Amino acid sequence: MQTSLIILKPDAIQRGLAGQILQRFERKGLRIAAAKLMLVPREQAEKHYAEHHGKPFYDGLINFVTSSPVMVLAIQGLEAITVCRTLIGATNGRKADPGTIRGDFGMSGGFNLVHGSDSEASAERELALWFTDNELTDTPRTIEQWVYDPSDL
Ligand code: DAT
Ligand code: MG
Repeated sequence: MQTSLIILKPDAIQRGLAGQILQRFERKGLRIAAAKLMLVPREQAEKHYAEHHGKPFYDGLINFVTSSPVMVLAIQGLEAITVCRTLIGATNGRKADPGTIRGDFGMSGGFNLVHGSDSEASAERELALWFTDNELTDTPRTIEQWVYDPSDL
């Protein structure tokens, strides 16, 4: 099992797309392990996007993600990190495949609706940055037995 750190960015919340985007993860069979709505402190955004510090889009990115509330989620499932990235699609909404979140809802490279961890190392770092241990739930869902073939597990 993996857990991915997902952020529904300010454009997703402002456009009223949080429910539809969250449904993409839910209907896939992934479990919501944690969720919260928050206005992101600048320092938190800078830590989250530290790898992009110094890039031309960095200042705009930090301004954007701190401009209005976001919904932060921990999304869990088998190979959840890759599965979430596939659901999210390519960075630029104009280039993202139809059927992906960015491909279906977005027209921008910067305002691209959703963040998803890109590796196990990133997920571990990001989950620790956004959630405390006691915010991450682990209550099993009875439906799991109909999501996964027992030979998967
Ligand atoms: P992703 O979110 O697909 O992992 P990334 O890690 O390369 O993309 O970049 C982080 C965010 O920075 C991205 O979601 C939106 C913004 N960004 C990246 N490249 C950009 C660009 N060329 N112009 C504007 N914003 C960009
Ligand atoms: Mg990234």
